[in-house]
Amino acid sequence: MANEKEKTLKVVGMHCPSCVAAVELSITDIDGVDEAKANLDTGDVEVKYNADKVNDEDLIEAVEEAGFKVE
Ligand SMILES: [Cu+2]
Repeated sequence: MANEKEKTLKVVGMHCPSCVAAVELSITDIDGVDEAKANLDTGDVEVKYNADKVNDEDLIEAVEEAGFKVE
């Protein structure tokens, strides 16, 4: 059984729908992430992932690779 988890990241610096898309794509690109849904207004990014494969550091790295920061 997969160790499914849900987490909300606070991402700083998203200004438009293409920022949102960049963050979501970068996170869903990680092996073990099922879903990433970013909210432009709040900066919240809801992530569903397999905690056996993905850790917090992976998620933060993906956000930073997209050019943004996790609060
Ligand atoms: Cu943008």
